[in-house]
Amino acid sequence: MVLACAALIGGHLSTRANTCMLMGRLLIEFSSQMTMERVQKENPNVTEGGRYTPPDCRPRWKVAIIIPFRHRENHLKYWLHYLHPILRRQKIDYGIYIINQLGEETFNRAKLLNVGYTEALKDAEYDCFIFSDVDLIPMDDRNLYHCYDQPRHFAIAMDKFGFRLPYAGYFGGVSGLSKKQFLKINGFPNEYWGWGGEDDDIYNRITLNGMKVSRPDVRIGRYRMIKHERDKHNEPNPQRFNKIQNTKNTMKKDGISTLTYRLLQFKRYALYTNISVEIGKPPPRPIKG
Ligand SMILES: [Mn+2]
Repeated sequence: MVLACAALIGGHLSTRANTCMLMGRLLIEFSSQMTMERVQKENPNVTEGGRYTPPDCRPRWKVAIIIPFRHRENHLKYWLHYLHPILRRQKIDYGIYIINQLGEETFNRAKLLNVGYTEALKDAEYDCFIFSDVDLIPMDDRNLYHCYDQPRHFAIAMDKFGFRLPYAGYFGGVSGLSKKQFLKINGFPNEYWGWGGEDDDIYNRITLNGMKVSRPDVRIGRYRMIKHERDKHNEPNPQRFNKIQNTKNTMKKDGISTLTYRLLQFKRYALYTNISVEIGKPPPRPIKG
């Protein structure tokens, strides 16, 4: 009989094969040079497309990890270097999907996440989706990357916010929803172009649909963000303050049910699957007369 996978802290507590060998707090740094070749050597058990299944236990969830992406190749190397070993220790059954926005139009994080959900489901029967920025690395492997009874917010204590939640309704950085939870909120908004607001809209969708965000302990949900300049073509969205007031009216007509995009590439690399898409551009702003 294959046992269910279970989390346990400290390998010495048990030698049973179905328990994780977690380490707790981790040292995370970005000063050493990182290469894909090195990450590949470190992770021989990861299969084509960045897939892994624990060999010795039966995981409860099948997890697609979705990363919105554009021009962050260097961050991706660190993310893969740190996350593959963490996820293996956590005995997660997972696949990594990089959703690359082609062209130089305004970036749209939430729409890319909707694309990731759709494309990952075409690839395998996932029932749990974790949405992560490419520059966020968990500092503690007890922050388990699977789904929970309620939508999960993982990145609750980032270094850039002084290891605190910046505000009570913050849902940015790294979050996770089961397929059922995701469909209940009609996925994410497609109409947030540029930086900011889309995570607050998602938080609103969750609470408006009678769910509650679940979070890890603040000592465990710590993250390091790779320092970077502000991206081009991802300027703060000036409409975000108005838009997040209207989630109740917009969520039914803007979401996974209305997603359109053009798939240009679906390619399996050794450590991740790359999905390059065209997602359009923001609508022209109406001229006030
Ligand atoms: Mn960042």
